[in-house]
Amino acid sequence: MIDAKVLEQAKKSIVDQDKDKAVEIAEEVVAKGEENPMELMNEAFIPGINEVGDLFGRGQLFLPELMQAANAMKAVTDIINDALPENVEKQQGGVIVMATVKGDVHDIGKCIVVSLLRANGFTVHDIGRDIDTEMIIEEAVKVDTDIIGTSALLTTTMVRQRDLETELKKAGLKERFKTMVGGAPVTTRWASRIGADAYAEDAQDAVKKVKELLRK
Ligand code: B1M
Repeated sequence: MIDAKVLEQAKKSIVDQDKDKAVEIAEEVVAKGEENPMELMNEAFIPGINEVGDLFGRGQLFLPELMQAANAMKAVTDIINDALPENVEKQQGGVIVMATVKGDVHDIGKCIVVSLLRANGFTVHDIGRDIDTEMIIEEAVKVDTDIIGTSALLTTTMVRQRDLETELKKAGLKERFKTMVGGAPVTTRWASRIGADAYAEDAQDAVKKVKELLRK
């Protein structure tokens, strides 16, 4: 368990947009090696960036500050993600194509999901953010994926997840690939409404859902 004081400082560093402090804490926790770095992510950095989002949503914080906080968040995410080794020994056999949908540049959460899936032995083709539906399908066919995962953080880009379902059906590929959706505004209800095969709330849940989808 990470010390509560460290967690509090870590959360504050993101809210204060203090990248140096955030990086210092992340590096210290990773260097100690005994603690689970995902705890730092889930209990401190994610609540920190969510608070920033709330302040931004209420007009108490502006775009340059949001971008600075995102910068700090991106830096610590990279440190934590690098500390989660790809589990080559325990390859699970599943292949996943992951992307953030067109029109959406939010990728911090998607990158966390990708790292945790890799740490659990899955092969993940992360094709980035702001990605066209057509390109996602092309990649899925190219690598003969089992699952296509899409992330959407904006209420205006969630519809791209529905477009993917429509395009897969049109191309006769809906039965070939399973789909998983995620992102802050996405819900189980949205997933079933658009016909996605799974919804995952966070990275841990994504690992669980991928295992379930591969068993089907
Ligand atoms: Co933006 N932004 N942003 N932003 N931003 C939100 C999403 C917002 C809710 C903030 C707010 O107003 N309160 C709001 C959206 C409102 C809405 O849609 N109704 C918003 C807005 C408005 C915008 C801009 C339009 C602002 C502007 O320009 N005026 C703009 C849009 C740009 C665009 O995409 N076209 C914008 C830009 C940005 C930054 C670039 C500054 C930066 C992103 C940097 C980056 O990602 N590289 C940013 C950030 C950081 C945020 C908030 C504050 C934090 C997002 C984040 O990283 N969360 C966000 C507020 C919020 O979400 N509370 C906000 C931490 C991350 C770990 O969580 O991404 O939810 P999350 O991922 C989780 C789960 O959702 C899940 O697992 C992850 C790990 O637990 N998950 C999956 C995610 N994807 C998954 C996929 C899966 C499974 C699970 O399987 C496929």
